[in-house]
Amino acid sequence: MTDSKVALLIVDLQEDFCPPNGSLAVSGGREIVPIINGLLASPIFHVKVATKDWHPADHISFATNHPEPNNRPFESFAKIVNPHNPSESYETRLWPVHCVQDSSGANLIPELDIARVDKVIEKGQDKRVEMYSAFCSPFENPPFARSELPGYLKDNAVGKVYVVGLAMDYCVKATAEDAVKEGFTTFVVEDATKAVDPGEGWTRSKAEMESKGIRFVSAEDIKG
Ligand code: VGL
Ligand code: ZN
Repeated sequence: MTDSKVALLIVDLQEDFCPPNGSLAVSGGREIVPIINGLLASPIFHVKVATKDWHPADHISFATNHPEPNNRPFESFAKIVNPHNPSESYETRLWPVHCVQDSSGANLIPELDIARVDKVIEKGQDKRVEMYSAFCSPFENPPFARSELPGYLKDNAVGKVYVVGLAMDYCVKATAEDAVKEGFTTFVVEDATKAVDPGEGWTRSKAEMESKGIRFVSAEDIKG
């Protein structure tokens, strides 16, 4: 029988991604919480998961961990090499220090109705690789740095996922794209996410996600 349960995936709703004090604050990041709390209260979700970006202090994505002149947050890029397959590599954007394990910036924001969340899953612990997706590192050969998420969804017979949270053009996008790869029917709730780049980044990311079969809905469309 095909898996038929429905999951809500709340991506990285953490202090460092939210105004006013987050080191990598996404504009409007806090405004989506009432909508997400509404979804958490909806009977249509069997499984509700919140993810946390959870980096060691020496993580490769922090601009400060790279030498001049390639150490400007938001502007510089670094090459990330697959530690298990050095012929595979790609360039990735560097960020301010954010979501360091056990720091206050890594906390889920307190407005989130955490009592309704079944499971919190951490990601991005391997200092050698960037990991926007809540499923695993982007390297497929071999796939590694897998989080608990794929196993948890499988154990709970999930077939369909709705992705919300931060940021639409980075971790929400990568998580939704991996969900499709893992065989889930995948939706993004458009009014329950915000982009780092709300202009061009939003438009391009939405088009790319739609081209991969991800559907965009509004919270109103899915209230049970
Ligand atoms: C994210 C940049 C760096 C995200 C995480 O959650 O979208 N963005 N780390
Ligand atoms: Zn990060």
